Amino acid sequence: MTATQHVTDIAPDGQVAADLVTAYRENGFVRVRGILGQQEVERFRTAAESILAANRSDSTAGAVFSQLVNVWRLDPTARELTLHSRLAGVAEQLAGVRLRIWHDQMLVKEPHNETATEFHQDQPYWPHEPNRHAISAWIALVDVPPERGCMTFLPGTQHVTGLRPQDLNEEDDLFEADPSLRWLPRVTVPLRAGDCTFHNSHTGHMALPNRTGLARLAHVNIYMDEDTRYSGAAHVVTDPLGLTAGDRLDGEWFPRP
Ligand SMILES: O=C(O)CCC(=O)C(=O)O
Repeated sequence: MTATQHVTDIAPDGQVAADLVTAYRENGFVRVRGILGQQEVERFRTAAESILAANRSDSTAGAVFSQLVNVWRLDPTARELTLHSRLAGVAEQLAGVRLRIWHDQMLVKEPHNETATEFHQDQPYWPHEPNRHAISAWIALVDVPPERGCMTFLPGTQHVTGLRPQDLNEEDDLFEADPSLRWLPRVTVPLRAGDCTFHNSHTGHMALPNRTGLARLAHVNIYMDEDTRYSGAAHVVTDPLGLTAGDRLDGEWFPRP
């Protein structure tokens, strides 16, 4: 295969093949190649670079990554990517239920950040009443080989629920929370620009350090079950919204794409 060849797992009807759905349900993650076309990647990457340049001071310039949450509210091109019907359609095909946006985020590993995002599950961070199908689409806007910080997953851990939140700065924290996970196989998934991985919010995962001179640019669409309710716990997305525990997370902040 040449460097410029475009491979896609997306059929003309916008869906993926049944074997990818089966893989997602068995493992709690799956790679979908070419979910964005090459022109789309160019446009979304250019927009992401502008958003990052304009908002860097707002980003969490920590060692693990720089994070910008809800970029769809900041920029019309980012909004197109977060609400993209092809991404939402595949997410619903994999999850098997209707979904809405929980939030999006740009996750940037700066050149030579040399720091991993350590193993964790996403769901324990979120103020959700049971939400078993939440799924993240982690979209590569540049090529992300292992040395630029691609993701590694623990297959089958989508069934592990009820753990405390895990510290994504601590290499061992997930395994201290559940020692049975320590010796599971670990699957590392390199992505070309325009590819994405989907992972369930309980699936254990980490991202490798960026050891290259190019920023690792990822845009993540996070979808939750359509009928998810607010648990009352603190979170940066829900804190300003004046919600009461038990409120449905819907309306303008949590659209159906
Ligand atoms: O991109 C990273 O460094 C980590 C991403 C992650 O943990 C996620 O998307 O849930």
